[in-house]
Amino acid sequence: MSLTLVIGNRNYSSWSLRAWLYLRESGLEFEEVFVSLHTDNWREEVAKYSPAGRVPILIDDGTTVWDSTAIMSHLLDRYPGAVGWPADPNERALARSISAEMHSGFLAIRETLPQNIRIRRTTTLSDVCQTQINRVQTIWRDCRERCGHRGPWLFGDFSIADVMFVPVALRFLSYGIPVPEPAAEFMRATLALPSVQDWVRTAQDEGLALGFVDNLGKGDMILG
Ligand SMILES: N[C@@H](CCC(=O)N[C@@H](CS)C(=O)NCC(=O)O)C(=O)O
Repeated sequence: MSLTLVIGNRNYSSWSLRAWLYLRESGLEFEEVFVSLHTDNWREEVAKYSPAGRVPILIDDGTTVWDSTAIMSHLLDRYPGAVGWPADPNERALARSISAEMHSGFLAIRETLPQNIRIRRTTTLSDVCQTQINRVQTIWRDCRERCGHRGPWLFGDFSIADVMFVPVALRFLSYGIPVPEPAAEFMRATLALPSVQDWVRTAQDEGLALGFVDNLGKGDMILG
């Protein structure tokens, strides 16, 4: 088995984080290739790995897979011990639905609260963005109320649904979005996960700033 994951900047690339976290939490060994976003040769560099021109990209023994959801489906097919879906059919349906909702939606959150792990600042929220934030928090609350007795994640045990929402928790932290209980349990589980802490630490040391004002110094505590 030889797995290579092509990712963008840890500080900015939420889709890279999802694929990377999936591999890490699945216990799969992989090599990492870094292609820096928003540089002059980005398109040329990423095109060496995928025709779609976006990260993340997985290369599995010569087979190339792109898009975070395709990468997770592929790995789950090929490596049965990989992170999967909840066992209960109703919870499975719900987990699939909220994961698809995340993958295809929440555009105002993505635009207004772009992933930038190093910053701590507030920003003005449009009604649309606030509605989407409320929707995310309702999802987390409902899942925690239903499955919280079984473990710290949305469906108790860690699943693909958690992978999809981890970067949203990091955005809420960056932009000081208040998260009421019990939805906040998901924030705490995310920030306590060693692989997330590992990603966040590396994001702090990355150079590129993309014109955002990163306002966390290197020595500042980031994990709250
Ligand atoms: N639907 C894709 C989204 C991938 C994506 O938009 N990746 C961003 C980085 S987080 C990217 O490569 N952006 C560069 C570009 O669009 O040129 C997925 O789930 O992987």
